[in-house]
Formats: sequence, C-alpha cells, structure tokens
Amino acid sequence: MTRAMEQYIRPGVGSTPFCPGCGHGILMGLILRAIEAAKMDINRMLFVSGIGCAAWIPSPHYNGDTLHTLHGRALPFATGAKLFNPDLCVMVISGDGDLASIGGNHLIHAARRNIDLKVICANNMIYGMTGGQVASTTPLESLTATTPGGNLYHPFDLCKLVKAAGATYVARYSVTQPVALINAIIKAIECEGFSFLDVLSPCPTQFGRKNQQERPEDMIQDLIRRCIMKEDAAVLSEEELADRIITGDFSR
Ligand SMILES: Cc1ncc(C[n+]2csc(CCOP(=O)(O)OP(=O)(O)O)c2C)c(N)n1
Ligand SMILES: [Mg+2]
Repeated sequence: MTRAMEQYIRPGVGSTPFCPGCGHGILMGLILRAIEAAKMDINRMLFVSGIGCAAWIPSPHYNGDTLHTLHGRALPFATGAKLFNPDLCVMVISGDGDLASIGGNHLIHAARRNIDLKVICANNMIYGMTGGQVASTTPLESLTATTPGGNLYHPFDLCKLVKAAGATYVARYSVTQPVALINAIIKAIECEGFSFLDVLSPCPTQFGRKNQQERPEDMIQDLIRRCIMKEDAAVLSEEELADRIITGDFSR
C-alpha cells in the first residue's frame, strides 16, 4: 500500500516517534501537502530543526536536505545556510521550547532582520520530549512537571512578538484547522521575508495528562472548541473570548 505523500518520505523510514494524539504527525503531513500544492521542488528546500519532539518532524522523515541542529539554535543555522545559498527555500520546523524559549533571542532577531526564512513553530505549549517542563508558551495556571501548583506566568503571544519584531508574514492555526493551515504554509513558502506560523499541536502525553485531557481525542476536541478565526472573534466580548484561541493571518 502506498502512503499519501510517500514520495516525500525518506526511504526506509517507517513509523514516526510521535505518541498517539500528538499533533506533530498531523503537521508533518500537512507541510508536505502544502509543498506539493505550492509546486515547490523539495530539492530546492532545506529543512532545519533544533532539538525536541517537533524537531523530528523533518528529520529523518522528509526525503530532502535536513539539518538537525542544537537546541534553540535552528535559526542561526538556517540564517547561515540562506546567506550562503540565497536560492534555497529554507524552512525551519521546530518546537515552541526550541524556538521561543531557549531560542527566543534568535527568534526576535531573525524576525527583526526579516530574513527570508519560513518558520513553523509546532506549539504544544510545553517541553514535550524532556518530560513536560513549563515553557514560555505554557498557559497561565497550567500544571506541568515543573509547575505542580500551576504556571504563574502569562505565556508569550508568539504572533504578536514576532510581528512586533518585524516579520513579514505571521499567522496562527491549529492542526485541527488543516485546510487553513495548508494555505498558510503555502503563503509562507511564497512570501519573501520572514514568515512565522504558530501551529497549535496537542500533546496529550505531557500536557493533557496533567490538565484533565489525558485521552488523545480530548486535546483535539478542546482545540476544535477553542480555536476561533479572528474575523469571528471580532464580534465577541472579552468575556466570551476568555478561553478562546484566536487564529488567522496577522501580517503587517
Ligand atoms: C542546551 C540544551 N538545553 C536543554 C536541552 C534539553 N532539551 C532538549 S529538547 C528540550 C525541549 C523541547 O521542547 P520543544 O522545543 O517545545 O519540543 P517538543 O518536544 O515539545 O516538541 C529540552 C529542554 C538540550 N538538548 N540542550
Ligand atoms: Mg513543545
């Protein structure tokens, strides 16, 4: 049986390392669908990731050039590759911890320089791979391995952060909005300048387990319920939007 997107999968790669209910596998497939829809030649692309579950999305799965780098340092590697070979379409695919916590300084400066990189942040709101520690994207009061009494701090709004820093294309979608997300990835591929996608990706194993969403389908259902397009959100009050996640394009 031939799998969908088989031609983009590295020969010999069978199953993925992702847990049941993890959104990273969904994202892995949607990125390939976007590359195909954009008619982008994968041989003109370089995929760069840092360290974490999300960093496994391109490497070893994609049958193209991949750089699996250091934790928090995907953007410096990607910047170097783009400067050396400006014809490359350089796509960074990594986690929220990798890009926005340890790598946060690189993120704002790459956006400020508006380098032509396509950055896809698989945001599961936690450090998944290392045991579920709190991240800069963890919601207020959420329980994690390192915040047993609840997270005391507000998370970054990554889209606002990166847009304010100077990025050209900024958007947020969830893996539960696959068509909109594919279209956003196509836009990022076609955009010249720094593009950033904040992609919500459920992690039932580390996040859900501690926050009453243990079954794989619980976090998916929760995202489907909470995500709202910014146009629909515009007519709702602050109270009505209290636990909603606003999605859409937030470009300048
Ligand atoms: C310099 C350094 N510090 C810490 C680590 C340990 N570490 C590896 S991955 C990771 C967090 C990954 O979280 P995220 O990027 O959100 O990816 P996820 O696993 O959630 O997809 C950490 C803290 C490391 N490998 N290197
Ligand atoms: Mg994470």
